[in-house]
Amino acid sequence: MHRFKALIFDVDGTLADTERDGHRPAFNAAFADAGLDWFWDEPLYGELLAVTGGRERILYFMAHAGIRLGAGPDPDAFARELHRAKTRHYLQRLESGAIPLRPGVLRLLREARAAGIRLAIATTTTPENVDTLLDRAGVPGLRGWFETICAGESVPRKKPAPDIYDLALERLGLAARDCVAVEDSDNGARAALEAGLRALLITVNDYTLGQDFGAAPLVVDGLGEPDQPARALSGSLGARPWVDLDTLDLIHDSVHGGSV
Ligand code: XBP
Ligand code: MG
Repeated sequence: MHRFKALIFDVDGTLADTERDGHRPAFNAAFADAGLDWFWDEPLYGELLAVTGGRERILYFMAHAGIRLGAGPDPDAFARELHRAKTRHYLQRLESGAIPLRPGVLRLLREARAAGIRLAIATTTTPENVDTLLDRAGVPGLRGWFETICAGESVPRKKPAPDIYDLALERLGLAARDCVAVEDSDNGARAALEAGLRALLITVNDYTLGQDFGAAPLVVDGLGEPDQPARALSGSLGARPWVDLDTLDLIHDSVHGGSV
């Protein structure tokens, strides 16, 4: 018997390293298609990730890079159209099988299913992006493992606002203390914590290493595998150098005091 009933996963940076070789080149391809000379290199993209949501990220860039559109469409409409093109490019990249799940993800999902733990997704990205990532991950039926996929603009405010986690909890019909959240970024951590998800596991990547994850009880450099150990950057992994359901029970106990 585990301490929690459901696991709620972020997608970008958590289930897969989608940003560097997925979203970033898709933005650049959309810019090139539109005849723009904008280019988001890795360091710049790392800074722009502070703004969640691709359309919002484009709007922020336009406002801060001193870009003027002249007498064309208004900036919101312009960003929306550019973002649509970006989504098309991103989906093409996924269709060609470019982005695998991070190590340990499939193992943990399988363990959770075997133990009757319910699965959900709470992400900022566009819903089609999640569906295609899961459908192309090489695991038949993977998308259906998730009872609810809460994504993109189905809530008014994106992360770091708690809205998408509130929606996931509502759809699951569970209280925050019945769930464990898995995130990779400071914005994601703020969203989860604000929604009351104190049993929060952070699995960092190159873009998010060194960020401030607030009161998250465990930060690791990956979920790890028996032959690919994970490292705890703060908190304790417990007996084994990878994240399993027992590790998640430990972090649940550490914030909820061991009562179910
Ligand atoms: C992910 C994001 C998304 C993606 C781009 O944040 O910020 O904006 O970078 O996706 P999180 P879209 O992992 O915290 O959910 O372009 O589809 O918005
Ligand atoms: Mg993320």
